[in-house]
Amino acid sequence: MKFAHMSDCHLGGWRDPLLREAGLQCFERAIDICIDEEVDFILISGDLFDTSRPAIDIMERTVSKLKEAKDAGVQSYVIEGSHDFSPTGKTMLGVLEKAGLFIRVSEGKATEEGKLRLRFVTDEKTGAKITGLFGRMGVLEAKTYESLDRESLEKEEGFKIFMFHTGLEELKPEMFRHAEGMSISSLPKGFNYYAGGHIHKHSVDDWGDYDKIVFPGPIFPADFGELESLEYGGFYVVTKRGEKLDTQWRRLGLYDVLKLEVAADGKTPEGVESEIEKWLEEVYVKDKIVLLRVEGTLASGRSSDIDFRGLTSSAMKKGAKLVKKKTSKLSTKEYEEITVTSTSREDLEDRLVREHVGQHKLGKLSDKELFKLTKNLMKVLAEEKKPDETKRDYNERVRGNIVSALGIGDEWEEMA
Ligand SMILES: [Mn+2]
Repeated sequence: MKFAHMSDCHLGGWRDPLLREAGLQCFERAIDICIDEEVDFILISGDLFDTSRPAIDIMERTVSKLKEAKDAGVQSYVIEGSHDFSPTGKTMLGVLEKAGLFIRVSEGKATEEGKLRLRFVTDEKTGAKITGLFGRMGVLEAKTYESLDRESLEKEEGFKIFMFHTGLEELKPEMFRHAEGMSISSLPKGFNYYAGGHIHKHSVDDWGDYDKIVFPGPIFPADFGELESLEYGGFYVVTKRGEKLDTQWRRLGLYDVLKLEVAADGKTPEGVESEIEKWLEEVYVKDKIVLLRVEGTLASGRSSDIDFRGLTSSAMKKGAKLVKKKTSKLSTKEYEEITVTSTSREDLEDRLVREHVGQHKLGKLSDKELFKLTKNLMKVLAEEKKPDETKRDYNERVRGNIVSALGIGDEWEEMA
């Protein structure tokens, strides 16, 4: 028996077109490997899609690949994850299942004692018995596990696989220490393989009665932090040799990742910029995804003074596939030193606006004039539509107010 186990494909997840495409290509490559290596079946442990209603183009690519697998005689078994789950039960996975592309295994019914009895699906080719529970959010999930009719699951004979989509306290990697997880003991005992999902890092563990607990990690890193820490995604090919299961992680290395972390503390924007420039001259960026993380407090200037656009274009000229930056933990002295101890919202707004007003220039306006203008604009833009007002009238009114707040009435008329 040989099967593939993947999870957390998050298809359609990235906003960046190159990364979105990379995710799709990794998925397609994974399915190709499954077909080439003639695995008996494929397990997808949740988060196939990034949302419960993925975009049409994403669906099209996914469906045609799943169909290829199906046509090649490779059956797929799927559970919903926290991302493609929908409380209404209306998810694209339901549609795809109806079309025969895969089987959702997480189904059950309530017993007389109010327990949840899960149904096993038997794989035709191998006789493997597969069941599992879809993932949702936090407490709801724990409740479902508590209500499981464990006895019926545990006494079932044969080669058994349990699919689940949740973090496990005892196995949680450092990077997920804040994430909510449940205890391994919540899982039913006696299965041959626990096909996990949700934890975006691959791992294989044996834990007492739980013989093989496996997380494949994402098929492609799902965000900036994962690109940094994981660099690649992948999935497992599992081969049964006698009583033993041999797990092999297949790395899906579409692009290599190159990363730089700059500590900006006490540096000027120019200093940070030249540090990145120098690094870009030394490394080989061709066909790579370049990640720049800048953190700390600049001694002077603003983070927007760092010419990321210029840095990006010079890296792209040298053949980089993509440059992404992370500056959310980058701050500047000017901004950082503002401490506000105020109670009323109005007062707080005033002080914040006053503190920042000097950092922007608008024509010949003095700070005092700019303060007044900012306040006026905030007031005008906060106006809500009146109940008896049409959308069009409301738009007109707000537009008029903005024009008069900006004092550009005459020019505006001329332009119009
Ligand atoms: Mn996920």
